Amino acid sequence: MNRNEDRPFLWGTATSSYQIEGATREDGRGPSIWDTFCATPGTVLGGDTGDTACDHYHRMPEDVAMMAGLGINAYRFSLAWPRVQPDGTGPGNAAGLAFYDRLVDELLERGILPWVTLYHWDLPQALEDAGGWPERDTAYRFADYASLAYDALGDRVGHWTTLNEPWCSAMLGYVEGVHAPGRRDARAGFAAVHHLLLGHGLAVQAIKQAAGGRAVETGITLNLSPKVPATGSAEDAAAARWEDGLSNRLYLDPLLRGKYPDDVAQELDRLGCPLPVLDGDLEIISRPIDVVGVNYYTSHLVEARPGGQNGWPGTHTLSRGLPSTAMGWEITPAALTDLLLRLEGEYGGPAWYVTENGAAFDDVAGADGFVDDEARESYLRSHIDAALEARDRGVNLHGYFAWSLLDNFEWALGYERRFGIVRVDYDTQRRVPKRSARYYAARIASETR
Ligand code: GBH
Repeated sequence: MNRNEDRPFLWGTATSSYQIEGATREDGRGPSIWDTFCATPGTVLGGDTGDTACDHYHRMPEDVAMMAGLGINAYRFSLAWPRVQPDGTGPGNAAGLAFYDRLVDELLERGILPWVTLYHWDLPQALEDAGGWPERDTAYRFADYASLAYDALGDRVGHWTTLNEPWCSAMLGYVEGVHAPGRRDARAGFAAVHHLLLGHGLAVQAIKQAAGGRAVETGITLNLSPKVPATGSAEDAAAARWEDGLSNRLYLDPLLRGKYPDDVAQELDRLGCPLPVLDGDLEIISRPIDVVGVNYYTSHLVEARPGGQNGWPGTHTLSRGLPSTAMGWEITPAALTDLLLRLEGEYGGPAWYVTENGAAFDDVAGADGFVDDEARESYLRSHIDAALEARDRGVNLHGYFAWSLLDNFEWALGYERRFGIVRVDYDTQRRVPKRSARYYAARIASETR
């Protein structure tokens, strides 16, 4: 099923529950770690929260109609775990599940393939109170939630992604503390890495089991970023390899090779942040999956710096002086081609999808709400070209999802940064497709003709 040349290339957009839904207290939804984090002063720019966000929970049919108007043939969205299981355990919350039920039906009626992500960072607060991802038990709770979600939607949804970007959950949430739950504890963070991956493997098992004989594609989405050594020196090569290990191989290797990379695992042991692996875990984590999603935004030029903090390897990301997005991320489309070629060459097996790619720019809306975002159009064009080049050079690539359909809650940066191809006026909730949306629609039409 992996090398099915007949399967149509998916042209989609992606969103996530906490970033767009709002309605955080409706229909029995429980609190997530992001509700708690946003309510903590000094965590999110401007004190913004996801309480209302894009009000997608109430405007869903309008948003699906808009996607259909753009000619999008797939939509990647996430389920809010605390809508499905308000405190992370026990029976499903029927009112919460009903929303996703309606969303899936609406998509199917419009000919848009629904692609579910089970976890895009909104852990039920009750599970964090019990220790969160650093606790092994959270992995088992996640698998229970996965089978519950599959039981409710699996008759209509064939694409199931377990986690979005476990690197972000573990590193930003538990090591750096800049995302929910805002902890700063490296040891806990690397325990979280392992338990997220274990949760992924257990969830894949649970979904396959719940599916019985029914066809289902399972997978995971990773944020992957090429790490390029700044010079030909051995020190810079070692620095780039360490960064590649921490960002990329620490996830790819256990998932697709059944083994953590030795260099990274040994260094983490030395640093007092061991991966808490028990016998049999890697067999679970590396259960065959059908799809690996790649979220791509930029690449990094890495140099060695003497004396990292607390004995950590000293590395530094250098600016290349290239044009950047409003996030300060340099625009490096060719590195996406290189990345996909490397993935196919070193880890070939599953189907690859670009499950997120896009950019924030300082949009200026006219009186009619229209944004003439030439920069975003050109970002999308160059990255779509780069992805298709990789496909033409033999990468088993089956789709591309633009991040994001709508301007939305950009985590610690609140509503300040806009990634949408559709403008959202947060006072009126009016949506206006930007120039980049028109471009994307035209591109899809020409690619699928
Ligand atoms: C994605 O994360 C998220 O899935 C999505 O929810 C979010 O809205 C979107 O991106 C936009 O941020 O700091 O210069 O070293 C992407 C997270 C972005 C993390 C790039 C690593 C490295 C760039 N990744 N980042 S830099």
